[in-house]
Amino acid sequence: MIVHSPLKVVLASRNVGKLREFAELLPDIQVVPWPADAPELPETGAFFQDNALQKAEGARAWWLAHGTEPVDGVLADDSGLCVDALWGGPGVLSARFAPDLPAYRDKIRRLLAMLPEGAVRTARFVCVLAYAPLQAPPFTISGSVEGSLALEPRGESGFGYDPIFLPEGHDHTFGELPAETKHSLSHRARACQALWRRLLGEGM
Ligand code: ITT
Repeated sequence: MIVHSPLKVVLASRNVGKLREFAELLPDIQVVPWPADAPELPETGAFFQDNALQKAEGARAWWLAHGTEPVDGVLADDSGLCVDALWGGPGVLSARFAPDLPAYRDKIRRLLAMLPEGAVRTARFVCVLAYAPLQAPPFTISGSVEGSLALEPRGESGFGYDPIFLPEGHDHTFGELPAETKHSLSHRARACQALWRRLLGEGM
């Protein structure tokens, strides 16, 4: 049941790129950012779904004890870039790939350099959302977008690996395409659409 109108949800994430996208993708939900003084949320699973649930449940437990305002639930996102020629990597380790290189332009260059000569360049972005209502069991919902890796980074839009991801059917990377185009087909957009349908369906 919706306690607040609009639905008010804590986003258990420190990624500002995700935060910006959720605000745009879920305009009917009031998104409360994860507080600066809240703890880092562990993500030790082998799969996106495990990590999304771990973050949502950890954040809900913390919010129930320390939250500064009433909310309807907690939302977490575990996502990443899965490259076929790298056996699906960096996948769940996308945020932790090449930790010696903090800047994404350097991580991207290393990732491209790891592709063997002539390797197939197909890849996909995957997003698993976990939603934990404050007083009901959590659930997960996922979205993905197929594509391929550009030969070199292009564009400044978005975040993370966007400058090298060419969504299927497009000649431009997510770094070059306008946000509206990314939001019409991205992994996160598809997961958000499914989440919104489910929340509406359950009258939450
Ligand atoms: P939180 O756990 O605090 O949410 P995080 O960045 O650590 O932030 P993840 O563990 O889910 O989150 O890692 C996701 C990484 O995958 C992210 O840091 C990017 O490198 C990449 N990624 C996910 N979605 C992306 C997108 O839409 N565009 C570009 N890169 C993306």
